[in-house]
Amino acid sequence: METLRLDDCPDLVIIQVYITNARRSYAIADHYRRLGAHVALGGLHVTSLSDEAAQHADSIFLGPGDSSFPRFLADLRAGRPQARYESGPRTLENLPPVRRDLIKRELYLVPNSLVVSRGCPHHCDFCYKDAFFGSGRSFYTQPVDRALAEIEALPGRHLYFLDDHLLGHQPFARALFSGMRGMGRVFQGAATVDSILRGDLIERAAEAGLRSLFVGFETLDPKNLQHSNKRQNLGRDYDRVIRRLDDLGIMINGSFVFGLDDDGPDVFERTVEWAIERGITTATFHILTPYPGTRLYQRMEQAGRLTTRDWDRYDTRHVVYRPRGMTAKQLQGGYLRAYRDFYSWRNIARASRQHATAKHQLKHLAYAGGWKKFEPLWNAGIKVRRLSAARPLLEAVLSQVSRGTAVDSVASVPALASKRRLVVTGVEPAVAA
Ligand code: B12
Ligand code: SF4
Repeated sequence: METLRLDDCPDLVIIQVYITNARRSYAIADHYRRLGAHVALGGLHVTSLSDEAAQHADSIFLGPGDSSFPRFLADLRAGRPQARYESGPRTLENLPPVRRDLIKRELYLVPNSLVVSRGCPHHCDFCYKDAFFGSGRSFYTQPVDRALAEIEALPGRHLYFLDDHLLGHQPFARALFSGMRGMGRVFQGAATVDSILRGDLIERAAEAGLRSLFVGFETLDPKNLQHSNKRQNLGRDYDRVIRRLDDLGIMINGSFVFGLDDDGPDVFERTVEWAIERGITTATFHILTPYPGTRLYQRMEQAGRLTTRDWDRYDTRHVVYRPRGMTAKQLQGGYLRAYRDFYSWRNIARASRQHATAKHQLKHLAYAGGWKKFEPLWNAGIKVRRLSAARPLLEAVLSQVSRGTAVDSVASVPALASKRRLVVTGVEPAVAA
């Protein structure tokens, strides 16, 4: 979005390190340390591999920084900054307001991104979550009044919740959606399949303006779910999840992981076809990636299956381990093919035809096409610093398609009316937190 200037000479440099930017973060950190700045590194990657990060920092931060960062600033002012800070009490009660005045809104399509919780109630083996939060609370929310006040203060209509699981804390989510009713917002977020089926929370979300949801289907194979400890998906009727969202006019961004141990070379075509036939609007495919600190990483490391520790390649687009049910080449090729096939115009049109109303079909075409088919245009928008001009278009695509009353009617997704239900079964799921 902006070019980073490295010719300045600050007193303090703070970098958030994700695995995908670790190498660059370390290079920038080394540069500023040579100039005499105090360099503080924090974030997911620093928490997973603290010894590695400490070689490039004067202070490192493990876990959430919400309470350790103010402590550090006080120490720095007093001339006694520590080398290592553990996260303090896990609470969002007394956070200062986000300095949104620092965000150059015109540069972004989505300037209103916000996060009203931390973590998630689940424990999937491949996820960053347990490694990052370690011991202590790993799922907590803002007080709902503060979240609503933050939302109220945001200009425009569109919001993007970055929370791992927006429906994860039911009383909180219920109060949030109830407070948002009538605000005229349209918003996007993420949730798990079980939470969409439970009670009527998803209807309340739709009434508050939820128009598109990232859903972690991950795999169609119950053995894969079991082996990944993704128990909240086991025994859940994926087709019912899709119908329910579709009836409410909520577009689905389905997340799928390839390369789990029970996947064979047929997984790509099967998954893509399944998603198209169900009218999933957008799909995010991932190559299984063992992030340092996760149980998956430990297992892979013990079994000697990791093939590289080049963190640049740990971006879910490269194969960094020895798969079981296929070769690494098949996995890499199948992943690329899945993206190509799912986002071919022919298949976008096929998937869009699965919706009952012409308006929903058109929205599907516009959203999936706009997301994947016009990348040069998006890049041009970024270059000329006019991405914000496309925001009204996004809001129009996210406008309401249904009144959100016809829940669970099979007829709403024509293809589902004639198909066998897909229930991902295995052992009975433990009741999700
Ligand atoms: C939003 C998001 C995105 C957005 C970013 C949009 C944006 N403008 O911010 C988009 C869609 C672009 C994106 C892309 C990708 N993402 Co992403 N994304 C997220 C998501 C859902 C939320 C991030 C967030 O804002 N969290 C909320 C804040 C409050 O938490 P936080 O970032 O961890 O910060 C806290 C602490 O870490 C700490 N902290 C952090 N830095 C520092 C620094 C200091 C000095 C201190 C004191 C403290 C501190 O304090 C903060 C407050 O407690 C996370 C999942 C998650 N919940 O974190 C995944 C996640 C970060 N993404 C991930 C991945 C893999 C990717 C992609 C590689 C996916 C892909 N295949 O393309 C790309 C990489 C992009 C890139 N170039 O780096 C992984 C990263 C795994 C890892 N171990 O690093 C995550 C964890 C998802 C997952 N479950 O696996 N992503
Ligand atoms: S449900 Fe999603 S965010 Fe929660 S632990 Fe599993 S993968 Fe991570």
